Order: sequence, then structure tokens, then C-alpha cells
Amino acid sequence: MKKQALITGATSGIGRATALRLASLGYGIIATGRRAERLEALRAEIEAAGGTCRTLCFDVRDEQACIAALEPLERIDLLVNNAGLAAGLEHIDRGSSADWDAMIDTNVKGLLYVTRTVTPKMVAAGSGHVINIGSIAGTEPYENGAVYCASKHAVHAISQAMRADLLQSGIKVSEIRPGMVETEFSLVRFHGDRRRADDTYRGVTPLTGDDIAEAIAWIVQLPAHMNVNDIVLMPSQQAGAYYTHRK
Ligand code: NDP
Ligand code: 8X3
Repeated sequence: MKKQALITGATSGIGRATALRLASLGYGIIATGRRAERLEALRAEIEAAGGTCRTLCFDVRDEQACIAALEPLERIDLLVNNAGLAAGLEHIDRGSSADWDAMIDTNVKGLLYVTRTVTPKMVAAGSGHVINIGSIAGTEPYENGAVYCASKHAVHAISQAMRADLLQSGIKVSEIRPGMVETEFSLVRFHGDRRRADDTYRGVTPLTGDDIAEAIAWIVQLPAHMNVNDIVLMPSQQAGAYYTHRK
């Protein structure tokens, strides 16, 4: 029987690349996101390549929607908690509470709702793997990023604590903390301002969703006795949240 991988936020960027890469490894894919047409296109692409894909269209901020979509699933071997966003890049005194709510509700509470629904099935099975997509923002708070950084600090803390919680149930917990990855992330952060989004990657060869998916593919193929607790991935031109060498 195929192993089943549930990937949140599979309509774009890291999540979409991860769904395609895991399908190539033989996983049955359960892809989630809010944009139904994107999910449908992903399903068609995976099936055209000989894989299997189910799609679940819901908002991870809605706990009842998470339960309704995920509770009926019989088996999940791998959960990739990827859905997330940054909204706005502002000093705290000019920040928008709507942006703050979106980040905390998605990056922290959404991850928790999905995890709370999925992990009991893993505990009952006595096996499973959860991979949380954190960020370098989860350990390096930077100017203009207070709430995004806080949300990713929360993901970092949750990842460490849930690894301990799930240890005795034989469930691996890994966290991937990328630096700059060119996806729709910056377009979303700047509320659709393409010029500001593109400027993020000026003079840099950033990571791609495929690069992160490759790391996930490596992690899930490790032997049962080996786990990657935490991995930080950056472009070669980035040394941290404050250090980017632009050419
Ligand atoms: P994208 O904007 O390309 O993808 C984000 C994905 O999250 C989309 O599929 C989107 O789907 C989904 N999503 C967002 N909000 C919700 C929601 N409320 N409910 C369900 N799904 C949602 O960005 P990335 O691929 O870059 O981001 C993926 C993760 O990687 C995020 O957690 C981000 O914080 C993290 N990250 C990104 C980095 C980067 O530089 N790009 C670096 C470090 C971490 P839809 O809109 O269809 O719902
Ligand atoms: C995304 C990377 O540097 O914008 O998490 O926080 S950064």
C-alpha cells in the first residue's frame, strides 16, 4: 500500500514542489489549499505522471473546516505543515492588525489545528512523520518582521515540544527553516506589489521550492532510526536574516 503524504499549502511554492517530489517517490498525495483550481491542476499533473492525488480545499484558519476535511482520512504517514504566509513588512507602530491576525491564525493556529486532527491517527498507528516548515525568522527576529518572526518562533518551539510529545509513539518530527526562497511568498507579503516582491531577490540566486522539496525527499528517505530534527537552508549568497551578498 502506498504511503500517504498530506501537504498543506500545496497550491504554490514549496508545498506544490513538495507534492510533486513526494509523488515522484511513490507517495499518494493529499494536497490542500484554498485555491480549488490550483489544486485541480496539481492533481492532473501528478496523475498524468502516474501518481495519485486527492485534493482538499479548505482554510487552515478554520478549525471546523480542518476537522471536516481531515478527520475522515484513514491513514496519513507524512504530514508536511507548510501552509503559511508573511503579510506586511512594517515597524510595529505602523503594523496592521489584520495582517497580524492572518499570520498568527495561519502560521501558528492553522498548523496546530491540522496537527491536532492528524496526529491521533499516527499515534494509533504507532508511526508517522511530521515536517514543519519554519523559517530563519524562527530564530532571528528582524526589523519590520515582529509578528511574522513571532509566528515562526512559535513554529520552532512547537516543533521541539511536539517532537518530545510524540517520541514514545514512534513519530518523527522534523523542522525545515529556510532563508530566501523565491515563491509567491513576497508577492503575498507585499499585498500584490510585484516591484517590491521582485526587489527581495535582486542580485541574488534564491532557493526555489524544488530545493526545499529536495531536502524533504532526503529527510523522508532516511532509515527509520535516523531523524533530522532541524535543518536550516539558505541561498549561498545569504548568511542569515541580516546578511545578503547581492551581486
Ligand atoms: P507561497 O505563497 O508560494 O505558498 C503558500 C501556500 O500556503 C499556498 O499554497 C497557500 O495556498 C497556502 N496558504 C496560505 N494561507 C492559507 C490558509 N489560510 N489556508 C490554507 N492554505 C493557506 O509561499 P511559500 O511556498 O514560500 O511558503 C510556504 C511556507 O514556507 C510558509 O509557511 C512560509 O512561511 C515558509 N517559508 C517561506 C520562505 C520563503 O522565502 N519563501 C522562507 C522560509 C519559510 P492558498 O492561497 O491556495 O490557500
Ligand atoms: C521567509 C524568510 O527572511 O523573509 O521566512 O523571514 S524571511
